[in-house]
Amino acid sequence: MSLEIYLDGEFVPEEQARVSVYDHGFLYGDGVFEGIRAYNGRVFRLAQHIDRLYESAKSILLEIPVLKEDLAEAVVEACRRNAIRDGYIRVVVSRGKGDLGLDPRKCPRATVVVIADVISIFPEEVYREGMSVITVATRRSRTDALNPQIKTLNYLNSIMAKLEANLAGKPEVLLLNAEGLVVEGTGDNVFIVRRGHLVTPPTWLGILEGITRRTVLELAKARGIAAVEAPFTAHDVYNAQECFLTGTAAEVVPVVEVDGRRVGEGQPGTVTRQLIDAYRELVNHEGTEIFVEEALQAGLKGGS
Ligand code: PXG
Repeated sequence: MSLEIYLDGEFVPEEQARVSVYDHGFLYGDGVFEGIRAYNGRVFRLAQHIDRLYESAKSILLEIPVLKEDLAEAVVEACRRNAIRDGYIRVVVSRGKGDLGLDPRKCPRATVVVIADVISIFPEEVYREGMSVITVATRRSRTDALNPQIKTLNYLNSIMAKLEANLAGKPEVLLLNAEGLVVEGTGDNVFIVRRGHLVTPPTWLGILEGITRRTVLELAKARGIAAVEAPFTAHDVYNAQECFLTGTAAEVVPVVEVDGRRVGEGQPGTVTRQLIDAYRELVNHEGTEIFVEEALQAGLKGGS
């Protein structure tokens, strides 16, 4: 059965969910997006994702022609209509249809799309055994060129790095910024455990401020694990006790080898394992209910 896609205020079958070839999202990568997960009938951290989307849009002077509350509801409705209890939601807002010039003033109205679908994730083995990554030649965009804090539709910087990963036969890579500091993965943030501290690069270094990153920092704090936002180099990663990546798609994934150097004991460390478990536990309980009616009915039947 075809999916029902939210497109500019209404739900249409996937076959009819068509965007113009003059859309500047297609012509120029001019737009913003979010990737959101649903677990166990709940949308995880929906408000934070919606806020980040509007912040990205503000930064590129893109007006989203939908109220925040309505777009949040469209996300939940997209899950409901497609019977998604566990899945992945993509929200895309592009500059909209214009002419062949790049001037955004020629695009009178942004295009808004919400797709709720299932996701293919790393095999469980990766979480148990960890993965091997490399640093790549492609540097993360400078904050004064294309600020990585903005989740734009222009992902070529990450795709160039992903191509290097593919050529090297690696599932993911670490990107450095122009100064040679480790900043993030292609679609994930990076953490190390070094000298007893959990360390992750600060936002100002040029990263996307991940919602999973934020969640992991909260989980660490609640468990008395000291965490700091500080810059570090590849040398620090090679000599760390532990390393892991975080992202909506990847969740918390251990890294056990970087550029041929074994990290720590070469297996997921205790802090990493603790945070994987804590994250899984949290996403299964917290979030915006998708099937409220059904939940109410079940509650009534259950007598509560
Ligand atoms: N950094 C970058 C550059 C990202 O694109 C993250 C960090 C993690 O952020 P969240 O909020 O998800 O914790 C992302 C997230 C994929 C995929 O297929 C991942 C992302 C975007 C698109 C696809 O893995 N990004």
